[in-house]
Amino acid sequence: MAVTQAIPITRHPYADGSYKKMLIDGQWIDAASGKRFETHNPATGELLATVAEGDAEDINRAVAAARRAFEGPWSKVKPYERQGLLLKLADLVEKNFEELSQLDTLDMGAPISRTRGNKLRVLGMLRYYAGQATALHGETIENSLPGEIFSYTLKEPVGVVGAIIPWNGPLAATVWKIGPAIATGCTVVLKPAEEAPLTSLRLAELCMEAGVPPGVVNVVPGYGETAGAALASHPDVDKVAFTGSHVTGQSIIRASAGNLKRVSLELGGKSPDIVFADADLDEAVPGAAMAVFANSGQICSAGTRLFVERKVYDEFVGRVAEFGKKLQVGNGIDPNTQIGPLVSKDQLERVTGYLDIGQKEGAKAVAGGGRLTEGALSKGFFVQPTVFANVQDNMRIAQEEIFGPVISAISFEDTDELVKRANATTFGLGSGVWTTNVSKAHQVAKALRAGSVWVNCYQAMDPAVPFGGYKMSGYGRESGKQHVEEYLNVKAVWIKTA
Ligand code: TXE
Repeated sequence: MAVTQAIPITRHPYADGSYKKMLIDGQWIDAASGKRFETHNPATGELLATVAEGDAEDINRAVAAARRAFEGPWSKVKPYERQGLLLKLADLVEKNFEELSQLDTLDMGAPISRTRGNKLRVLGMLRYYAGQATALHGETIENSLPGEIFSYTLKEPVGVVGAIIPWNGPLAATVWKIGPAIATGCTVVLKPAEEAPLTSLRLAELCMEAGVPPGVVNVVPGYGETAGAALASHPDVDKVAFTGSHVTGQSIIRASAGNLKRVSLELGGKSPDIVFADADLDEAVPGAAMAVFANSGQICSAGTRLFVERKVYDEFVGRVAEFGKKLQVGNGIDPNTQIGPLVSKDQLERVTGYLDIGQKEGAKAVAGGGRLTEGALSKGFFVQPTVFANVQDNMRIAQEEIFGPVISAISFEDTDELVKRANATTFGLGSGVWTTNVSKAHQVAKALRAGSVWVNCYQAMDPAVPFGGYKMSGYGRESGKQHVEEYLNVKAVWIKTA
Protein backbone atom coordinates (compact mmCIF):
# COMPACT_ATOMS: atom_id res chain seq x y z
CA MET A 1 0.00 0.00 0.00
CA ALA A 2 1.34 3.38 -0.98
CA VAL A 3 1.23 6.21 1.49
CA THR A 4 1.03 9.88 0.56
CA GLN A 5 3.50 11.93 2.55
CA ALA A 6 3.06 15.50 3.76
CA ILE A 7 2.31 18.00 1.04
CA PRO A 8 2.09 21.75 1.37
CA ILE A 9 -1.50 22.92 1.69
CA THR A 10 -2.30 26.38 0.48
CA ARG A 11 -4.58 28.13 2.93
CA HIS A 12 -8.18 27.87 1.84
CA PRO A 13 -9.98 31.23 1.91
CA TYR A 14 -12.82 29.75 3.96
CA ALA A 15 -10.66 27.54 6.21
CA ASP A 16 -7.95 29.95 7.25
CA GLY A 17 -8.43 29.58 10.99
CA SER A 18 -10.83 32.50 11.26
CA TYR A 19 -14.25 32.70 12.94
CA LYS A 20 -17.49 31.82 11.12
CA LYS A 21 -20.90 33.08 12.24
CA MET A 22 -24.28 31.42 11.76
CA LEU A 23 -26.93 32.56 9.27
CA ILE A 24 -30.34 33.49 10.63
CA ASP A 25 -32.86 35.66 8.76
CA GLY A 26 -30.26 36.70 6.22
CA GLN A 27 -27.89 37.98 8.94
CA TRP A 28 -24.55 36.51 9.95
CA ILE A 29 -24.64 36.47 13.73
CA ASP A 30 -22.96 35.07 16.84
CA ALA A 31 -24.55 32.36 18.94
CA ALA A 32 -26.85 33.85 21.59
CA SER A 33 -24.60 32.25 24.20
CA GLY A 34 -21.48 33.64 22.51
CA LYS A 35 -20.06 30.11 22.39
CA ARG A 36 -17.85 28.83 19.58
CA PHE A 37 -16.41 25.47 18.64
CA GLU A 38 -13.44 24.44 16.54
CA THR A 39 -13.32 22.41 13.38
CA HIS A 40 -10.12 20.62 12.37
CA ASN A 41 -8.67 18.89 9.34
CA PRO A 42 -8.87 15.14 10.09
CA ALA A 43 -5.79 14.49 7.93
CA THR A 44 -3.48 16.84 9.82
CA GLY A 45 -5.23 18.04 12.95
CA GLU A 46 -4.81 21.67 11.86
CA LEU A 47 -7.43 24.19 12.94
CA LEU A 48 -9.60 25.20 9.99
CA ALA A 49 -12.01 27.60 11.68
CA THR A 50 -13.87 28.43 14.85
CA VAL A 51 -17.61 28.38 14.38
CA ALA A 52 -20.54 29.94 16.25
CA GLU A 53 -22.03 27.19 18.42
CA GLY A 54 -25.79 27.32 18.23
CA ASP A 55 -28.09 25.82 20.81
CA ALA A 56 -31.81 25.90 21.66
CA GLU A 57 -32.02 29.69 21.75
CA ASP A 58 -30.47 30.05 18.30
CA ILE A 59 -32.75 27.33 16.95
CA ASN A 60 -35.73 29.30 18.34
CA ARG A 61 -34.54 32.42 16.55
CA ALA A 62 -33.92 30.55 13.30
CA VAL A 63 -37.28 28.76 13.40
CA ALA A 64 -39.06 32.07 14.07
CA ALA A 65 -37.29 33.61 11.06
CA ALA A 66 -38.14 30.61 8.90
CA ARG A 67 -41.80 30.82 10.01
CA ARG A 68 -41.99 34.56 9.24
CA ALA A 69 -40.52 34.01 5.79
CA PHE A 70 -42.80 31.03 5.12
CA GLU A 71 -45.95 32.91 6.02
CA GLY A 72 -44.75 36.22 4.62
CA PRO A 73 -43.09 37.20 1.36
CA TRP A 74 -41.80 33.73 0.47
CA SER A 75 -45.37 32.43 0.16
CA LYS A 76 -45.94 34.90 -2.69
CA VAL A 77 -42.86 33.86 -4.65
CA LYS A 78 -43.93 32.09 -7.83
CA PRO A 79 -42.68 28.66 -8.91
CA TYR A 80 -40.70 30.13 -11.84
CA GLU A 81 -39.00 32.53 -9.41
CA ARG A 82 -38.02 29.66 -7.06
CA GLN A 83 -36.74 27.87 -10.14
CA GLY A 84 -34.70 30.93 -11.07
CA LEU A 85 -33.16 31.05 -7.58
CA LEU A 86 -32.13 27.39 -7.78
CA LEU A 87 -30.66 27.86 -11.26
CA LYS A 88 -28.74 30.92 -10.06
CA LEU A 89 -27.51 28.97 -7.05
CA ALA A 90 -26.43 26.13 -9.36
CA ASP A 91 -24.44 28.59 -11.47
CA LEU A 92 -22.76 30.00 -8.37
CA VAL A 93 -21.97 26.52 -7.08
CA GLU A 94 -20.51 25.68 -10.49
CA LYS A 95 -18.40 28.84 -10.48
CA ASN A 96 -17.11 28.11 -6.97
CA PHE A 97 -16.98 24.34 -7.24
CA GLU A 98 -13.25 23.94 -6.80
CA GLU A 99 -13.36 25.96 -3.59
CA LEU A 100 -16.36 23.99 -2.30
CA SER A 101 -14.81 20.62 -3.07
CA GLN A 102 -11.56 21.64 -1.34
CA LEU A 103 -13.59 22.73 1.66
CA ASP A 104 -15.33 19.35 1.89
CA THR A 105 -11.93 17.65 1.61
CA LEU A 106 -10.33 19.81 4.29
CA ASP A 107 -13.22 19.58 6.72
CA MET A 108 -14.05 15.87 6.51
CA GLY A 109 -11.08 14.26 4.75
CA ALA A 110 -12.47 12.79 1.52
CA PRO A 111 -9.99 12.65 -1.37
CA ILE A 112 -10.14 15.71 -3.62
CA SER A 113 -10.69 13.40 -6.61
CA ARG A 114 -13.92 12.31 -4.93
CA THR A 115 -15.17 15.76 -3.89
CA ARG A 116 -14.33 17.13 -7.36
CA GLY A 117 -15.98 14.08 -8.88
CA ASN A 118 -19.27 15.04 -7.21
CA LYS A 119 -19.66 18.05 -9.50
CA LEU A 120 -22.06 16.55 -12.00
CA ARG A 121 -24.25 15.15 -9.25
CA VAL A 122 -24.37 18.29 -7.08
CA LEU A 123 -25.10 20.61 -10.01
CA GLY A 124 -27.53 18.06 -11.40
CA MET A 125 -29.38 18.01 -8.10
CA LEU A 126 -29.82 21.78 -7.98
CA ARG A 127 -30.97 21.90 -11.60
CA TYR A 128 -33.27 18.92 -11.12
CA TYR A 129 -34.98 20.61 -8.15
CA ALA A 130 -35.21 23.78 -10.24
CA GLY A 131 -37.12 21.75 -12.82
CA GLN A 132 -39.38 20.30 -10.14
CA ALA A 133 -40.28 23.80 -8.89
CA THR A 134 -42.42 24.41 -11.98
CA ALA A 135 -43.70 20.84 -12.20
CA LEU A 136 -45.71 20.73 -8.96
CA HIS A 137 -49.37 20.03 -9.45
CA GLY A 138 -52.38 18.44 -7.81
CA GLU A 139 -55.05 16.36 -9.53
CA THR A 140 -58.66 16.66 -10.48
CA ILE A 141 -60.43 13.54 -9.27
CA GLU A 142 -63.76 12.21 -10.44
CA ASN A 143 -65.78 11.27 -7.37
CA SER A 144 -68.91 9.08 -6.98
CA LEU A 145 -71.00 11.32 -4.77
CA PRO A 146 -74.58 12.07 -5.81
CA GLY A 147 -75.11 15.58 -7.13
CA GLU A 148 -72.55 17.91 -8.58
CA ILE A 149 -69.47 18.07 -6.40
CA PHE A 150 -66.14 18.72 -7.99
CA SER A 151 -62.97 17.53 -6.23
CA TYR A 152 -59.34 18.34 -6.75
CA THR A 153 -56.10 18.36 -4.80
CA LEU A 154 -53.63 21.12 -4.09
CA LYS A 155 -49.99 20.45 -3.32
CA GLU A 156 -48.77 22.84 -0.65
CA PRO A 157 -45.36 23.27 0.94
CA VAL A 158 -45.19 21.46 4.26
CA GLY A 159 -43.80 24.57 6.01
CA VAL A 160 -40.69 25.04 8.14
CA VAL A 161 -38.25 22.18 7.64
CA GLY A 162 -35.58 21.26 10.18
CA ALA A 163 -32.71 19.62 8.29
CA ILE A 164 -30.08 17.71 10.23
CA ILE A 165 -27.16 16.36 8.25
CA PRO A 166 -24.03 14.28 8.88
CA TRP A 167 -20.43 14.96 7.93
CA ASN A 168 -19.73 12.31 5.30
CA GLY A 169 -20.53 14.52 2.29
CA PRO A 170 -21.41 18.01 3.50
CA LEU A 171 -21.90 19.72 0.13
CA ALA A 172 -24.18 17.06 -1.35
CA ALA A 173 -26.03 16.62 1.95
CA THR A 174 -26.73 20.35 2.22
CA VAL A 175 -27.95 20.57 -1.36
CA TRP A 176 -30.10 17.47 -0.81
CA LYS A 177 -32.01 19.27 1.95
CA ILE A 178 -32.05 22.87 0.72
CA GLY A 179 -32.86 22.03 -2.92
CA PRO A 180 -36.30 20.45 -2.42
CA ALA A 181 -37.18 23.04 0.26
CA ILE A 182 -36.65 25.95 -2.14
CA ALA A 183 -38.32 24.07 -5.00
CA THR A 184 -41.51 23.49 -3.02
CA GLY A 185 -41.70 26.84 -1.23
CA CYS A 186 -40.71 25.55 2.21
CA THR A 187 -38.23 27.32 4.46
CA VAL A 188 -35.39 25.55 6.17
CA VAL A 189 -33.26 25.60 9.31
CA LEU A 190 -30.24 23.43 8.63
CA LYS A 191 -27.95 22.07 11.30
CA PRO A 192 -24.72 20.76 9.84
CA ALA A 193 -22.65 18.13 11.63
CA GLU A 194 -20.28 19.48 14.26
CA GLU A 195 -17.43 17.56 12.61
CA ALA A 196 -17.74 19.40 9.27
CA PRO A 197 -19.87 22.56 9.31
CA LEU A 198 -17.93 24.75 6.86
CA THR A 199 -19.31 23.80 3.46
CA SER A 200 -22.91 24.29 4.62
CA LEU A 201 -22.02 27.80 5.82
CA ARG A 202 -20.27 28.62 2.54
CA LEU A 203 -23.24 27.29 0.58
CA ALA A 204 -25.52 29.50 2.67
CA GLU A 205 -23.39 32.48 1.56
CA LEU A 206 -23.99 31.44 -2.03
CA CYS A 207 -27.73 31.18 -1.33
CA MET A 208 -27.66 34.81 -0.18
CA GLU A 209 -25.66 35.79 -3.26
CA ALA A 210 -28.20 34.00 -5.46
CA GLY A 211 -30.94 36.17 -3.94
CA VAL A 212 -32.66 33.61 -1.70
CA PRO A 213 -34.74 35.88 0.59
CA PRO A 214 -33.86 36.25 4.30
CA GLY A 215 -35.25 33.50 6.53
CA VAL A 216 -35.73 30.98 3.72
CA VAL A 217 -32.39 29.25 4.35
CA ASN A 218 -30.95 29.45 7.88
CA VAL A 219 -27.86 27.55 9.00
CA VAL A 220 -27.24 26.93 12.71
CA PRO A 221 -24.07 24.97 13.43
CA GLY A 222 -23.84 23.23 16.78
CA TYR A 223 -23.90 19.88 18.53
CA GLY A 224 -26.49 17.17 18.12
CA GLU A 225 -27.61 16.94 21.74
CA THR A 226 -28.24 20.70 21.91
CA ALA A 227 -28.97 22.38 18.56
CA GLY A 228 -30.02 19.15 16.80
CA ALA A 229 -32.32 17.99 19.58
CA ALA A 230 -33.89 21.47 19.87
CA LEU A 231 -34.69 21.44 16.16
CA ALA A 232 -36.14 17.92 16.24
CA SER A 233 -38.45 18.74 19.16
CA HIS A 234 -39.36 22.29 18.14
CA PRO A 235 -43.13 22.81 18.19
CA ASP A 236 -43.06 25.20 15.24
CA VAL A 237 -41.09 22.94 12.88
CA ASP A 238 -43.39 21.11 10.46
CA LYS A 239 -40.98 18.48 9.20
CA VAL A 240 -37.57 17.09 10.06
CA ALA A 241 -35.39 15.72 7.29
CA PHE A 242 -32.62 13.76 8.98
CA THR A 243 -29.57 11.89 7.73
CA GLY A 244 -27.40 10.09 10.25
CA SER A 245 -27.24 7.05 12.51
CA HIS A 246 -30.25 4.87 13.24
CA VAL A 247 -29.85 5.51 16.98
CA THR A 248 -30.11 9.27 16.51
CA GLY A 249 -32.92 8.62 14.00
CA GLN A 250 -34.87 6.90 16.75
CA SER A 251 -34.37 9.86 19.08
CA ILE A 252 -35.54 12.19 16.29
CA ILE A 253 -38.79 10.24 16.02
CA ARG A 254 -39.32 10.48 19.77
CA ALA A 255 -38.51 14.20 19.75
CA SER A 256 -40.88 14.77 16.83
CA ALA A 257 -43.85 13.31 18.73
CA GLY A 258 -44.63 16.56 20.59
CA ASN A 259 -46.20 18.21 17.53
CA LEU A 260 -46.33 15.08 15.33
CA LYS A 261 -44.09 16.71 12.76
CA ARG A 262 -43.42 14.91 9.51
CA VAL A 263 -40.15 12.98 9.55
CA SER A 264 -37.97 11.56 6.81
CA LEU A 265 -34.95 9.50 7.79
CA GLU A 266 -31.95 8.40 5.78
CA LEU A 267 -30.03 6.18 8.17
CA GLY A 268 -27.26 3.63 8.16
CA GLY A 269 -26.82 0.29 6.48
CA LYS A 270 -25.04 -3.03 6.32
CA SER A 271 -25.54 -3.59 2.67
CA PRO A 272 -24.97 -6.95 0.97
CA ASP A 273 -22.87 -6.97 -2.20
CA ILE A 274 -23.26 -10.35 -3.91
CA VAL A 275 -20.74 -11.80 -6.35
CA PHE A 276 -21.80 -14.87 -8.34
CA ALA A 277 -19.18 -17.14 -9.86
CA ASP A 278 -20.40 -16.23 -13.36
CA ALA A 279 -19.69 -12.50 -12.83
CA ASP A 280 -17.09 -10.61 -14.83
CA LEU A 281 -14.57 -10.75 -12.01
CA ASP A 282 -12.29 -8.15 -13.58
CA GLU A 283 -15.12 -5.67 -13.22
CA ALA A 284 -16.37 -7.01 -9.90
CA VAL A 285 -13.04 -6.83 -8.04
CA PRO A 286 -12.61 -3.04 -8.21
CA GLY A 287 -16.38 -2.58 -8.06
CA ALA A 288 -16.80 -4.54 -4.84
CA ALA A 289 -13.64 -3.08 -3.29
CA MET A 290 -14.60 0.54 -3.94
CA ALA A 291 -18.19 -0.18 -2.86
CA VAL A 292 -16.62 -0.12 0.61
CA PHE A 293 -13.31 1.71 0.42
CA ALA A 294 -14.67 4.85 -1.27
CA ASN A 295 -14.82 7.75 1.21
CA SER A 296 -12.99 5.43 3.67
CA GLY A 297 -16.16 3.40 4.05
CA GLN A 298 -18.07 6.41 5.38
CA ILE A 299 -21.04 5.93 3.07
CA CYS A 300 -24.39 4.78 4.40
CA SER A 301 -24.99 2.39 1.49
CA ALA A 302 -21.44 0.91 1.36
CA GLY A 303 -21.52 -2.76 0.32
CA THR A 304 -19.85 -3.97 3.48
CA ARG A 305 -21.17 -7.56 3.55
CA LEU A 306 -19.43 -9.05 0.55
CA PHE A 307 -21.13 -12.37 -0.28
CA VAL A 308 -19.01 -14.40 -2.71
CA GLU A 309 -20.01 -17.73 -4.30
CA ARG A 310 -17.86 -20.44 -2.77
CA LYS A 311 -16.34 -21.62 -6.10
CA VAL A 312 -14.60 -18.28 -6.58
CA TYR A 313 -14.41 -17.15 -2.93
CA ASP A 314 -10.68 -17.63 -2.36
CA GLU A 315 -9.67 -16.17 -5.70
CA PHE A 316 -12.06 -13.23 -5.49
CA VAL A 317 -11.37 -12.27 -1.88
CA GLY A 318 -7.62 -12.56 -2.56
CA ARG A 319 -7.94 -10.18 -5.50
CA VAL A 320 -10.02 -7.68 -3.51
CA ALA A 321 -7.39 -7.82 -0.76
CA GLU A 322 -4.61 -7.12 -3.30
CA PHE A 323 -6.66 -4.23 -4.68
CA GLY A 324 -7.04 -2.80 -1.17
CA LYS A 325 -3.34 -3.09 -0.42
CA LYS A 326 -2.45 -1.04 -3.52
CA LEU A 327 -4.70 1.91 -2.69
CA GLN A 328 -2.95 5.18 -2.01
CA VAL A 329 -3.85 6.36 1.50
CA GLY A 330 -3.11 9.91 2.56
CA ASN A 331 -4.12 13.52 2.89
CA GLY A 332 -7.21 14.01 0.75
CA ILE A 333 -5.96 17.30 -0.66
CA ASP A 334 -3.25 15.41 -2.61
CA PRO A 335 -4.76 14.56 -6.04
CA ASN A 336 -3.03 11.14 -5.91
CA THR A 337 -4.78 10.11 -2.71
CA GLN A 338 -7.45 7.45 -3.13
CA ILE A 339 -8.31 6.90 0.55
CA GLY A 340 -8.38 9.77 3.02
CA PRO A 341 -8.62 9.74 6.81
CA LEU A 342 -11.68 8.98 8.91
CA VAL A 343 -13.50 12.12 9.97
CA SER A 344 -12.69 12.16 13.69
CA LYS A 345 -11.03 10.54 16.66
CA ASP A 346 -14.40 9.07 17.67
CA GLN A 347 -14.78 7.49 14.27
CA LEU A 348 -11.18 6.19 14.41
CA GLU A 349 -11.84 4.56 17.78
CA ARG A 350 -15.08 3.08 16.54
CA VAL A 351 -13.48 1.57 13.42
CA THR A 352 -10.31 0.27 15.12
CA GLY A 353 -12.59 -1.17 17.81
CA TYR A 354 -14.33 -3.21 15.10
CA LEU A 355 -10.96 -4.29 13.69
CA ASP A 356 -10.21 -5.81 17.11
CA ILE A 357 -13.68 -7.33 17.36
CA GLY A 358 -13.28 -8.96 13.93
CA GLN A 359 -9.98 -10.61 14.93
CA LYS A 360 -11.45 -11.79 18.23
CA GLU A 361 -14.51 -13.21 16.46
CA GLY A 362 -12.18 -15.37 14.37
CA ALA A 363 -12.26 -13.51 11.05
CA LYS A 364 -8.95 -13.24 9.20
CA ALA A 365 -7.65 -9.86 8.01
CA VAL A 366 -6.27 -10.69 4.55
CA ALA A 367 -5.60 -6.99 3.92
CA GLY A 368 -5.08 -4.18 6.39
CA GLY A 369 -6.41 -4.63 9.89
CA GLY A 370 -5.03 -1.61 11.71
CA ARG A 371 -4.43 2.09 12.02
CA LEU A 372 -1.82 3.87 9.86
CA THR A 373 0.60 6.09 11.71
CA GLU A 374 3.72 6.29 9.57
CA GLY A 375 5.18 9.71 8.74
CA ALA A 376 2.68 12.47 8.18
CA LEU A 377 -0.18 10.06 8.75
CA SER A 378 0.50 10.04 12.49
CA LYS A 379 -1.32 13.37 12.82
CA GLY A 380 -4.52 12.14 11.19
CA PHE A 381 -7.15 9.44 11.60
CA PHE A 382 -6.00 6.93 9.00
CA VAL A 383 -7.00 3.28 8.82
CA GLN A 384 -5.76 0.61 6.39
CA PRO A 385 -8.26 -0.59 3.82
CA THR A 386 -9.19 -3.89 5.42
CA VAL A 387 -10.62 -7.15 4.10
CA PHE A 388 -11.81 -9.74 6.61
CA ALA A 389 -12.12 -13.27 5.22
CA ASN A 390 -13.89 -16.26 6.81
CA VAL A 391 -16.64 -14.05 8.16
CA GLN A 392 -19.77 -15.75 9.50
CA ASP A 393 -23.23 -14.18 9.24
CA ASN A 394 -23.70 -13.77 12.97
CA MET A 395 -20.42 -12.00 13.70
CA ARG A 396 -20.73 -8.41 14.84
CA ILE A 397 -18.56 -7.28 11.91
CA ALA A 398 -21.22 -8.82 9.63
CA GLN A 399 -24.17 -7.25 11.42
CA GLU A 400 -23.21 -3.81 12.72
CA GLU A 401 -22.43 -0.70 10.72
CA ILE A 402 -18.69 0.00 11.06
CA PHE A 403 -18.52 3.11 8.83
CA GLY A 404 -14.89 2.52 7.94
CA PRO A 405 -12.93 0.90 5.08
CA VAL A 406 -13.71 -2.62 6.25
CA ILE A 407 -15.04 -5.45 4.07
CA SER A 408 -16.57 -8.54 5.68
CA ALA A 409 -16.29 -11.32 3.07
CA ILE A 410 -18.76 -14.19 3.48
CA SER A 411 -19.11 -17.26 1.25
CA PHE A 412 -22.34 -18.78 -0.08
CA GLU A 413 -23.44 -21.72 -2.24
CA ASP A 414 -27.19 -21.81 -2.68
CA THR A 415 -28.97 -18.79 -4.20
CA ASP A 416 -32.26 -19.13 -2.26
CA GLU A 417 -30.36 -19.49 0.97
CA LEU A 418 -28.17 -16.55 -0.02
CA VAL A 419 -31.13 -14.19 -0.43
CA LYS A 420 -32.38 -15.07 3.06
CA ARG A 421 -28.91 -14.47 4.47
CA ALA A 422 -28.46 -11.21 2.59
CA ASN A 423 -31.81 -9.99 3.97
CA ALA A 424 -30.99 -11.14 7.52
CA THR A 425 -30.03 -7.68 8.75
CA THR A 426 -31.96 -4.96 10.51
CA PHE A 427 -30.95 -2.54 7.72
CA GLY A 428 -32.09 -2.28 4.10
CA LEU A 429 -30.39 0.59 2.27
CA GLY A 430 -28.13 -0.53 -0.60
CA SER A 431 -27.29 -3.86 -2.21
CA GLY A 432 -25.25 -5.14 -5.13
CA VAL A 433 -25.38 -8.10 -7.51
CA TRP A 434 -22.55 -9.10 -9.81
CA THR A 435 -23.53 -11.67 -12.46
CA THR A 436 -23.66 -12.15 -16.23
CA ASN A 437 -26.94 -14.07 -15.90
CA VAL A 438 -29.78 -11.62 -16.59
CA SER A 439 -32.52 -13.80 -15.07
CA LYS A 440 -30.56 -14.26 -11.89
CA ALA A 441 -29.92 -10.50 -11.69
CA HIS A 442 -33.66 -9.75 -11.92
CA GLN A 443 -34.65 -12.49 -9.48
CA VAL A 444 -32.18 -11.42 -6.83
CA ALA A 445 -32.89 -7.71 -7.35
CA LYS A 446 -36.57 -8.40 -6.69
CA ALA A 447 -35.90 -10.54 -3.63
CA LEU A 448 -33.53 -8.17 -1.84
CA ARG A 449 -35.18 -6.00 0.80
CA ALA A 450 -33.29 -2.78 0.18
CA GLY A 451 -34.05 0.66 -1.24
CA SER A 452 -31.43 0.38 -4.00
CA VAL A 453 -30.06 -2.60 -5.92
CA TRP A 454 -27.03 -2.05 -8.14
CA VAL A 455 -26.34 -4.75 -10.74
CA ASN A 456 -22.80 -4.96 -12.11
CA CYS A 457 -22.08 -1.54 -10.64
CA TYR A 458 -22.29 0.02 -7.20
CA GLN A 459 -23.34 3.37 -5.75
CA ALA A 460 -24.69 4.85 -8.98
CA MET A 461 -26.72 7.93 -7.99
CA ASP A 462 -28.77 10.39 -9.99
CA PRO A 463 -30.92 13.35 -8.98
CA ALA A 464 -33.92 11.82 -10.74
CA VAL A 465 -33.67 8.36 -9.15
CA PRO A 466 -35.08 7.90 -5.62
CA PHE A 467 -32.72 6.83 -2.85
CA GLY A 468 -33.68 5.66 0.63
CA GLY A 469 -34.10 2.78 3.00
CA TYR A 470 -36.15 -0.23 3.97
CA LYS A 471 -36.35 -1.39 7.59
CA MET A 472 -34.02 0.41 10.00
CA SER A 473 -32.31 2.30 7.19
CA GLY A 474 -35.18 4.77 7.50
CA TYR A 475 -38.12 6.01 5.48
CA GLY A 476 -38.82 8.61 2.87
CA ARG A 477 -36.88 9.03 -0.35
CA GLU A 478 -34.35 11.60 -1.49
CA SER A 479 -33.84 12.42 -5.19
CA GLY A 480 -36.52 11.77 -7.73
CA LYS A 481 -40.05 13.13 -7.70
CA GLN A 482 -40.69 11.20 -4.48
CA HIS A 483 -38.25 13.55 -2.74
CA VAL A 484 -40.22 16.63 -3.61
CA GLU A 485 -43.42 14.95 -2.37
CA GLU A 486 -41.77 14.63 1.07
CA TYR A 487 -41.83 18.44 1.28
CA LEU A 488 -45.48 18.80 0.22
CA ASN A 489 -48.86 18.46 1.86
CA VAL A 490 -51.86 17.31 -0.15
CA LYS A 491 -55.08 19.20 0.35
CA ALA A 492 -58.39 17.91 -1.02
CA VAL A 493 -60.85 20.61 -2.10
CA TRP A 494 -64.56 19.85 -2.63
CA ILE A 495 -66.78 22.32 -4.47
CA LYS A 496 -70.51 21.89 -4.84
CA THR A 497 -71.18 23.14 -8.32
CA ALA A 498 -74.93 22.76 -8.48
O1 TXE B 1 -24.06 10.19 13.79
P1 TXE B 1 -25.28 11.02 14.35
P2 TXE B 1 -22.49 10.31 14.16
C1 TXE B 1 -23.62 6.33 11.33
C2 TXE B 1 -22.27 5.66 11.22
C3 TXE B 1 -21.45 6.40 12.24
C4 TXE B 1 -22.46 6.61 13.34
C5 TXE B 1 -22.16 7.72 14.30
O2 TXE B 1 -22.40 4.32 11.58
O3 TXE B 1 -20.35 5.67 12.67
O4 TXE B 1 -23.65 6.88 12.63
O5 TXE B 1 -21.93 8.94 13.59
C6 TXE B 1 -26.93 15.18 14.78
N1 TXE B 1 -30.92 15.14 18.01
N2 TXE B 1 -23.81 7.39 10.34
O6 TXE B 1 -22.31 10.36 15.63
O7 TXE B 1 -25.24 11.12 15.82
C7 TXE B 1 -25.45 15.39 14.71
O8 TXE B 1 -25.08 16.60 15.33
C8 TXE B 1 -30.79 15.72 16.81
C9 TXE B 1 -24.52 7.04 9.14
O9 TXE B 1 -21.90 11.42 13.36
O10 TXE B 1 -26.49 10.40 13.77
C10 TXE B 1 -25.23 15.36 13.20
O11 TXE B 1 -25.58 16.61 12.66
N3 TXE B 1 -29.67 15.64 16.07
C11 TXE B 1 -24.88 8.24 8.38
C12 TXE B 1 -26.23 14.30 12.74
O12 TXE B 1 -27.21 14.21 13.78
C13 TXE B 1 -28.64 14.94 16.56
C14 TXE B 1 -23.96 9.38 8.36
C15 TXE B 1 -25.60 12.92 12.54
O13 TXE B 1 -25.06 12.48 13.76
C16 TXE B 1 -28.73 14.30 17.81
C17 TXE B 1 -23.34 9.61 9.64
C18 TXE B 1 -29.92 14.42 18.55
N4 TXE B 1 -30.10 13.84 19.73
C19 TXE B 1 -23.25 8.61 10.56
N5 TXE B 1 -27.56 13.66 18.05
C20 TXE B 1 -25.57 8.07 7.06
N6 TXE B 1 -26.83 7.63 7.08
O14 TXE B 1 -25.05 8.42 6.02
C21 TXE B 1 -26.76 13.89 16.97
N7 TXE B 1 -27.42 14.68 16.08
